[in-house]
Amino acid sequence: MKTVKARPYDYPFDPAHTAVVMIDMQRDFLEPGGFGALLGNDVAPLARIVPACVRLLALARAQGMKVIHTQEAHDPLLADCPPAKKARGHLACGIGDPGPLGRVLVAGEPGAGFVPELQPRLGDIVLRKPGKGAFHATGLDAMLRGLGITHLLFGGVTTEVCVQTTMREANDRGYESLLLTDCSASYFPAFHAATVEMVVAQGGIVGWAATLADLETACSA
Ligand code: C5J
Repeated sequence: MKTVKARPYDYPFDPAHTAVVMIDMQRDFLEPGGFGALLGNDVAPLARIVPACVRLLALARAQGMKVIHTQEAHDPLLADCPPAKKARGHLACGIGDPGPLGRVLVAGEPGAGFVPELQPRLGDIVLRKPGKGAFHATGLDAMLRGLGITHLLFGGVTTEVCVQTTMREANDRGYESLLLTDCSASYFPAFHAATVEMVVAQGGIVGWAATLADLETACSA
């Protein structure tokens, strides 16, 4: 067992029953010309967490934890994209349209791929998802239960959208979730900070929060 000094209180976990869930570290969210940028966002705050995410995955692999990369992407026919999602924002170049990184948020296109530093390795799981939450319309819950995973360590983007949604879904399904605050980011730094507070408030109503250094200290103890 390892114990992380976390908020709102210590987070104990067994690496053998823990997975790192790296949320949507895709070019469509992190790079100019991708979906995030087409929505009008400054992507710079997201790119800054890449080195910490690389460290998190290295730590997970060294500790024998499962690594799961989620990918928000739709099939080429957009059969798994609700019309309401496609219509949102009235974008001139939106989901499914040809953009600077290929068809926006479509599986197999350059933009849907992971940033070069965070390419999946042999033994990792890649989970494509059509929604914000990684449990929605995927086999994630069955996969985690099959692997005996009870604890989830979260990084990725964006903190208040896909990361928080997935943490809330995980919480309702009985998983113990820890948010690595410097391995996640938002286009809106204030939303990132607010999400961390929402997660840990009320005795950890969604889960726990800690820095990567806190996790590394716990793992080296
Ligand atoms: C968004 C995500 N923000 N991965 N997706 O649309 O958070």
